[in-house]
Amino acid sequence: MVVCACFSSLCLSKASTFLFIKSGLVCMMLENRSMSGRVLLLLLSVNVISFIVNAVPETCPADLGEKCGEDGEWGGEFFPGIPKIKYEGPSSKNPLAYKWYNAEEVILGKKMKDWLRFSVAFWHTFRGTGADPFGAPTKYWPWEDGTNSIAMAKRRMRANFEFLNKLGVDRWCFHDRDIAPDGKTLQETNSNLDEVVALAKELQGDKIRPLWGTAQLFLHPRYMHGAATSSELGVYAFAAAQVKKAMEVTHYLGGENYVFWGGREGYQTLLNTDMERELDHLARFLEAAVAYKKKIGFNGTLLIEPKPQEPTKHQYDWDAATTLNFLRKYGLLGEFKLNIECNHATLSGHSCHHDLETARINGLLGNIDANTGDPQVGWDTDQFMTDIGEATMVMLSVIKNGGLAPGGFNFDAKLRRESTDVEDLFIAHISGMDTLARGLRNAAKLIEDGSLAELVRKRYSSFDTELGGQIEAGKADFEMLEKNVMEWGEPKVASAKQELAEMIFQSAL
Ligand code: XUL
Ligand code: CO
Repeated sequence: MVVCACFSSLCLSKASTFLFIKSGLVCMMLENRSMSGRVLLLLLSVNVISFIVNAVPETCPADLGEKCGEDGEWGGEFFPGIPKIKYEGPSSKNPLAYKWYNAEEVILGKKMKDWLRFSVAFWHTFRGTGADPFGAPTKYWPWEDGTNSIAMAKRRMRANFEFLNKLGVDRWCFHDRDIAPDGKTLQETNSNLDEVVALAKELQGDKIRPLWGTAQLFLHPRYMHGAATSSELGVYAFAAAQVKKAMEVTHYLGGENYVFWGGREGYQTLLNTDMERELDHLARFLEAAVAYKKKIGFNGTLLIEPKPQEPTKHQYDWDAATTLNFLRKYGLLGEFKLNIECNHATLSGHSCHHDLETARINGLLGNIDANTGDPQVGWDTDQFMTDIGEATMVMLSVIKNGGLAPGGFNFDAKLRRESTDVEDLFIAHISGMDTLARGLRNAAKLIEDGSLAELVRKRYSSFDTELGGQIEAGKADFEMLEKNVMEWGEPKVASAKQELAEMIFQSAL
């Protein structure tokens, strides 16, 4: 077992998933042999491992020949055989075609592509490995060479842009550390980032831009107590330096928004936590971000992404309402909007529709992280949305909001661990896009039909009276209302018509 553990750590320190799997096989063999057989196998495997370690090239993988160009870079397409994805209409059976998303089609006065403003999340699509707490990675994309080198980061970036172009999506989202490897110092890390970002800028051309960028403030052990809410001043400062750089590169790439997801901003127990002080620190941090945004002339929207739990037991930005209260208390309203993630909303015990409406009616709906959870699983499963009913409710909010621009729909969603074909990446995005496109069409039908809105209008119609007007204008005091009650007697209370509302809603799906 010791041998196995040592192999695994050797392999992990090389960040090589190929080696990880291979060492796993050696471990299994060792467990089934006699002592002398084990020693022999051990020697053999040390040789094999050291051969593999030395043989792993910096760039092209050894076992996928013909793709390595002369300069050692990936040659040809990353997604050969996958065409540019086109709209074929609802009767199409082609998995690599849109059935409902027709980018140029106008719905309620706006093109579908302008309502939907889709974006691919670099971290799930290009860094997601399928690993879970019980199992090793399952996805070995052909272009991965098993290293976390700058050369590999650049190759992944090229794959990202081929993917976007084939999908016909003009936006992407990233964390700083997804796209470029950490160096030994902040200076080295920043220069790695600059190198990859320069390539991304070139590959973006005139059309593609980040929907948003963000800083990865949760993976590195330094952030174990949080970043802006860490009990360590040095960590607060490090996080500030990291966000400063991430804002600069987002601005440089023409990003339209910048996201603050809480990461580890929260607590595990109040017994060791000064919650008031931590929240004050978070507010100071966000104030400094606002000041820096203005200093560098970044006009994008700053977005906060609420989430109630995971990774901490209690995340400070619990849901839309909690985050709204935080912004109000610290005088930050007007500087931030919200990025509502559907699976986060359901984790907090709400529907996605609820958190979207909470954000919308407070003028804070800025962006949607489009995903969904599993009704039988209580955590953040980050699945692509496939429920037409949920998508229709989401789109009702978006239409009422007049769209999301400069925000959009970021697919913060990943393939299931068991989906391992490259084409699955396309199928998942096509399915997510079609689901929201269908939601948009249905929501438009409901709005054009008007009977749901009429049902709601009627329900409150008793307020469309002189006295109702006085109440809503804050001009009706208790004595005045009492006088009316004395005259009217018992009020008549009408039906809420919930089943009728549900029937109308269903008829549009
Ligand atoms: C985590 C999550 C993040 C943010 C960006 O649950 O949603 O991916 O969207 O940091
Ligand atoms: Co998210």
